[in-house]
Order: sequence, then C-alpha cells, then structure tokens
Amino acid sequence: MQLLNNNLSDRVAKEIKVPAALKSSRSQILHIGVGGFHRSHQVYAIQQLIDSNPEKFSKWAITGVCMMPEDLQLVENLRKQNQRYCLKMSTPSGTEDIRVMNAIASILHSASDAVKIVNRIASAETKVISFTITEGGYNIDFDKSRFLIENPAVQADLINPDQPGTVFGFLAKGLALRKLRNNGPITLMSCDNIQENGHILKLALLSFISVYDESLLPWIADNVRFPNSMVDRITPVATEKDKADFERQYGLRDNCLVVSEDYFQWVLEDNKYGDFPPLEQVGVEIVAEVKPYEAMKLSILNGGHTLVGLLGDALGYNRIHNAVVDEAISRIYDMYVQQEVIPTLAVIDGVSFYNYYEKVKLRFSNAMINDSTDRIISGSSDKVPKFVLPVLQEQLKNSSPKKDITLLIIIAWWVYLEKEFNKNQMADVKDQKVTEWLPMFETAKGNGDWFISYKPVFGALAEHVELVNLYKAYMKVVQEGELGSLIDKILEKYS
Ligand code: CS2
Repeated sequence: MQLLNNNLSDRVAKEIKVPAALKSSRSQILHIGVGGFHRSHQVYAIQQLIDSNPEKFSKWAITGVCMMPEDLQLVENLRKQNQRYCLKMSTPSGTEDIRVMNAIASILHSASDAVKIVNRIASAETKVISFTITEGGYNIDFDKSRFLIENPAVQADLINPDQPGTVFGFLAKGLALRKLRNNGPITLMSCDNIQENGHILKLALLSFISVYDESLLPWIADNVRFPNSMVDRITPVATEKDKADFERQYGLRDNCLVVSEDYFQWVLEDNKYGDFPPLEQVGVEIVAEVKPYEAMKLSILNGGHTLVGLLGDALGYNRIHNAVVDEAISRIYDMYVQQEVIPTLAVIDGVSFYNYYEKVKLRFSNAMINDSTDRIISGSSDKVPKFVLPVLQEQLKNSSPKKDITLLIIIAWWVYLEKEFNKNQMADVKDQKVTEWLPMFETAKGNGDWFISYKPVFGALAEHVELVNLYKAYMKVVQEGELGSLIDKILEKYS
C-alpha cells in the first residue's frame, strides 16, 4: 500500500489538482481543532490563496493543533502523509472535484507538544489563531452567558498553569508570553457554528483570564481582536468505503481523506488586527456585521439539519439525503422555515431567505456526500440550544408565537433518546449529557413530560405555561400513537 504523501501516483498527478510545494517556511496561522470541517473549509480557502501566488502567500500556511485524545491517530496519519490529504467535493448532480491539499505545514498534539503550542501562540510569526473546537468547546452556559469556571478541566488549568490542558489554559499561557516578548497584535478567529462566535470566544477567554491573571486583560484589550464569522460547508465523516474507493481509483491510500459538498460559504466580520490573509481574494465575504448571516445559517441550515436528522431517524431513515425527500419531512421543513424561522430573521440586503432555503434543501439531498442522521443527531445537547431554541425565543416575544414545529423537534429528540434507552443503548448516544440523563429516563418510565424542564439545555422554557401545555398535549399524541401522528396533526394545523 502506497501512501498519499509527497509521492503521487500517475493517476493522481494526471487527474487531480496538485499544489506546488510551499515556498516559505513560515506559518502565520495556528489552528486549534483540525477535524474534517476545518480541512474542507478553512484549509481549502487558504490553499486557494497560496495556489494563487505561492511566493507571496505560502507564509499563510497553517500549523494545526489537535487537543482530543482520540485525535492522536489523525495526527500520526497526517504526519505520515506530510500533512497532505485529498479533499473530494461533490455536487448534488453527481460530479466530483478532487484536490490535494498541502496548506497544513505541520501538526501538533496538545498532549505531546505543549511547549511548542505555547511558543507558537507567543511567536511574532503567528498572526491569526483560528478555532473549530465545536459548540461545546467554549464551555459556556448559553442560557446565562456564563463561562463555566467550575469545570474540573478549567480548574486544573488554574491550579497548574504550567501544564495546560484546555484551550483556554494554552491561550492564557501563550498570550502572557506574547505580551512579555512584545510580539504584537493578533486575531483570534472562531469558526464554529455559534451565533456571535467571536464574542463567545472573547467571553470565554476573558472570563478565564480574569481568574488566571487579571493583569493580562488590558494587553488583550489593546492587542487582540475576535471577529465573528459564519462558516458553511457540509462535511460528513469520511468512511472506510470512501478511502477504499479512493485507493482503488488512484492507487494511493489516503488515511486523511476528506469528503464534502462543493458548496462553500464564509462570511467574516471586518474586525482583525495586524497582518491578516486577504481572504476576500478567495471568495470570503468580509462584512461589517455577521450576525444576520449567522442567524440565517444556524436556523435554516443547522436547525433544518436537526429537524431532518431527528424526524428522519424516527421515520426509519439513516441518511439525510433520503430523509429530506420524504414527503412529510419535506413539507414540515418547508413550514418550519416559512412560518417559524423566516419571520424571526433580520433582513439582509440582497439575500432572499426563500432562495437560500431552496438551495439548502437541494444540498441536503446530495446523495454523493451520503451524510448520516447519526452525525447530525450527535451532540444535540450542544446543538439544539444554538440551532433551534433561538428561533423559539424570538417567537415567544410575539403575542401568538408559532412554536409547534420547534416542539415537534424537541419531542423527536426525546423519542430518539427514549428509543436508545429502551434498547439499552444509551452508551452509544454521542452526547456529553448522556450519563446525566440515564437516571432521568429510568425514573420517568416512558413519560417524556420532564424533558422540556431539563434546564442545562432548555433553560427557563418550562416556565412558559402555554408552551408546556402544548408540549404535553403533543407528547401525549406521540405516546398514544407515534411521531408520524404528530407530524400529520401539525401539517394539518399549519396548512
Ligand atoms: C451540522 C453541521 O453538525 C451538524 O448538525 O448541521 O455540521 C453542518 O453540516 C455544517 O454546519 C455545515 O456548514
């Protein structure tokens, strides 16, 4: 088996776009969280920039950092391939574009490269630190906008600052050194799916630093920027089959293959500091205010994903492209977007929410990317508060709020968890709340009324009497029949 590294097979060299070697040893971006999404999105943009003028832009190559123990294998695989990998992008009509990426100059892991990571944060060469650490990675109680300082991992970093383990511990130590060395301003850029992700990153970091070392705060105020951004490219986890197909076709094994759709969007707030890559040259939209774009994408696309994933699972689908064309799911998604979501969105000049939605639905139907309901449902306790509940909170400001489909999503989520509980498979549910839930499902004995009162996800929603009454009435419909009966009932009501 020959690995895809610097040696490329004839077929790769002939059929795939291969970049020139990097023309600089500099790496001015440090990125934390090198998952599939980072490699299909930000690396793709930086790759295009470097390819457009390698002499000038190779300095923007990325140093990647992984922090999770389960990333050790990826780090090893990337190193064996000199950080090269292929990105396979597919259109809904079935055409493919495959490119070799070499914009990751090196890769580090927090467990073994802590000193190097701190030094890179401090280094004058590093101009941007970017993040894809997932919705849960910011350690924020979103209901109260509070950094969870009591988190044991955070406490460990405060007690033992010389051996950081969390992203905040690393940043605090590295930025303190940067200040000491007078190494200049820096942009900290969140690329996660969170409304006002830059503000959230800032809130988390400043909360941590105010306990860690308050004297750093004025330097941060003067030297660090936190732009908000909206990022978008559907990137399922590449399967063994994807890798085997690639190997068969091109005669090379790529253990770091990334598959994604061809669609790409990145809207970035014009709020950076010091040197910054000219991303506008590769299609990134730089705008004064990102918030309306984030709200549109998080509710129509990510909230829509949650809807299609959970309803799909309940109706027996395990692929998003099959679930989204189911007649009932497709109609309920239309109604959700038209009647619950769009009325809560702030107008964006030149953007039609209806066209945006049509496009999203087409993207979901892309069979080539073969996205799973499992991926979409995973981490729902972090996703639902950011993708689904903000729409409900806006709706609840109205005298007659539209909320039925949001309740349907919440109930479908409970149906999924109850199903896994009954099959004794709660251990397979990928969600950080699952151990906490287990006794709750045991005590409830099949009754789902308690679920909406679960504060860490739903906050104070249960105090809304009319909402809870409707939730309970809908839960009864599901418990006496099935989720399909509730879907029919709501379709009738909304038609
Ligand atoms: C998905 C996102 O994880 C999810 O639930 O909605 O990963 C989605 O695919 C991306 O945000 C697309 O940009």
